[in-house]
Amino acid sequence: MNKSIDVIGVQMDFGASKRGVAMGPAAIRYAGLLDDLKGMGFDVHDKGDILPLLRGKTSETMRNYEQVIDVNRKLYDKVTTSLSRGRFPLVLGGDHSIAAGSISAVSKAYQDKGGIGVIWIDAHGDWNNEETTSTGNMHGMPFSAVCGYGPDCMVNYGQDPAYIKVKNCVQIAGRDIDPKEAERMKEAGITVFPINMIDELGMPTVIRKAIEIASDETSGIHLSFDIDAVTPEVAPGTGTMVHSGLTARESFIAVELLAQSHKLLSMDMVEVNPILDERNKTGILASKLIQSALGDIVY
Ligand code: EXY
Ligand code: MN
Ligand code: MN
Ligand code: MN
Repeated sequence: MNKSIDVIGVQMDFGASKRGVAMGPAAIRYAGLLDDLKGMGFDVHDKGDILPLLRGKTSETMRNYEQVIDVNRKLYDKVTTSLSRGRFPLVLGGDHSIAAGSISAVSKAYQDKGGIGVIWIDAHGDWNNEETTSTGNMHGMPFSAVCGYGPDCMVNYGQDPAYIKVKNCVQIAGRDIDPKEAERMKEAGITVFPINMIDELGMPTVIRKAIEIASDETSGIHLSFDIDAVTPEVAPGTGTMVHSGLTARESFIAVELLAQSHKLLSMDMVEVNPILDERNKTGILASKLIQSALGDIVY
């Protein structure tokens, strides 16, 4: 199993409407992530942060799209390099638009080995495209994009993208999904475990089922963890809070069981906004969740 980690920060907030989430990587590092990972026995390589262009083209249905695409292309290249060196890419956001770059790189790298599955833990679906968005915010679109349902410009950098098969995709903890977005997810056939299903079944059952779906005939799983999946009392430092989310323990058991599955290939931790946080409570939580997700990789 992989004992080398590349930590890749992305100082991105142009995909969201609130500023501040660009400081997420600093907050998670400040919480002690790198030393803690070293303490777990990992060979940790801090690859620094990707910076967005200061200005770029925009449109009503894809706000700041030039900056979003530019960052994603840079992230795609970094993640591709990391995988080619046999390391685990750990991506720290930044708003969730950056998952387009990380996931498309992992998917491309495993294209000839069954591809990958994706587990998306988030209060939101992130399954809008330029036709269904009501905000134009591109952090509401990356899951749709990596599955090939648009916006294509988010993942197509001329590299012949390897889209994720929807049968290997799972959304967990959704509780604020737009009506048209929900229709698109249903039509596409994404498996969803909304928050009320977690209440009924319990997180261990849900995450085990998700792991089974995402790893079915694939090389493994990419985890995209949006911290707004966690309930606001526990994770106040995020820009798109939705009440009644995952408890701390539900969040930890999800990543602990993922670690124990030995299927994790790569991971994003996104939407930590230190400006909105209380004494870095959410940055610390993000750091601890990452450590638990990687917990069983060390033997
Ligand atoms: N569905 C809403 C939109 O498209 O604007 C909210 C999206 C929030 C996305 C956050 C990152 O998960
Ligand atoms: Mn080394
Ligand atoms: Mn999200
Ligand atoms: Mn979200």
